[in-house]
Amino acid sequence: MNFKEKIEASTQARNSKIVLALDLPPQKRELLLNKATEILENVEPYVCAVKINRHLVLPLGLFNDLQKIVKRAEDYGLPTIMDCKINDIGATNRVVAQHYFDAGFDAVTANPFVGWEQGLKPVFEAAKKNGKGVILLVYMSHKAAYEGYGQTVKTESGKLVPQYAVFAEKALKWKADGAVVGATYPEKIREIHQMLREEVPIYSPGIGVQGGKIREALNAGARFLIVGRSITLSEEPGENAKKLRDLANQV
Ligand code: BMP
Repeated sequence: MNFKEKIEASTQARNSKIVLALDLPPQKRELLLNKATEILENVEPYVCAVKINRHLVLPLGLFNDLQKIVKRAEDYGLPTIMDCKINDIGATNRVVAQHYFDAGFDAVTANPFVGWEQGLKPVFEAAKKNGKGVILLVYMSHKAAYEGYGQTVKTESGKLVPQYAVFAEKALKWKADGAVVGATYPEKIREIHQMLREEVPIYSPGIGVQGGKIREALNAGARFLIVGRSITLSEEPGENAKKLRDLANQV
C-alpha cells in the first residue's frame, strides 16, 4: 500500500478526515513528551493520521524520544507525516527525507519552489524506494501566502498564471501524494481542487485558531483537515477532536 492508499484506508476505517497536528509550545523535555503522548492517547480514536512538526523533533530528537511518539502512532495504526517542508538542494533533500523515513515517518512535506532536477526529484525517488509519500505545499494558510503562492508568474510558454496553479500542475506531474492548501482560503481550495480532482488529495491546515472553517474547506474540495492548537491546547483534546470529527462528518 502506498501512502495515499494508506491514509485513505485510515480515513475510511476510522471515519475521520482529521489529521492531528501534534504541536505544543516549548516546555521541559520530559513534560513535552508526556503531554504529547497523553494528547495522542486521547485523540487517537478521532483522527486518521498524525502530523509532527519541529515543535517535537527539535526538543525530543528524531532518533531519541520522538521515536516513542512515532511508534505509538504506528501501534494505533495511524499514518505519520513529518511536516519538514523540504526546501534545499537535492543532495541535502535526499538526506533529510531519508532520515525521516528511517525514523518511521510515512510521508514528508516539501516545497515545490525548489523544482525537480537537483530539487525534489531525489525526495520523490527516496519516497518511492521506501514506500513513503510526499505532500507538496500549494497555497499556505497564513496572511502573507499571496506574496509567494499568489504571485503571478510567467510559464515557459509565456502565459501569466498564479504561482499556486504552477505548483498544482507540478503536484499532478510529479504524482504527489497530497497538496497543502490553507482552509483560510476556501476559494483557492476550490480552484486547486478543480485542477487536482481526486488524483491529488488536498490537506487543509488553518482550521480554528487561524480562522478556517471545516464546512467551507470540505465543501470546496479538501479531503483532509489538519488541526493543531484547537485540539492540542484545549482543556479536553479528546472531546474537541471528537467534536471536530463529527462536524466534518456532517458536511
Ligand atoms: P494550527 O491548527 O494550530 O493552526 O496548526 C496548523 C499546523 O499546520 C501547524 O503545524 C502548521 O505549521 C501547519 N501548516 C499551516 O498551518 N499552514 C500551512 O499552510 C501549512 C502548514 O504545514
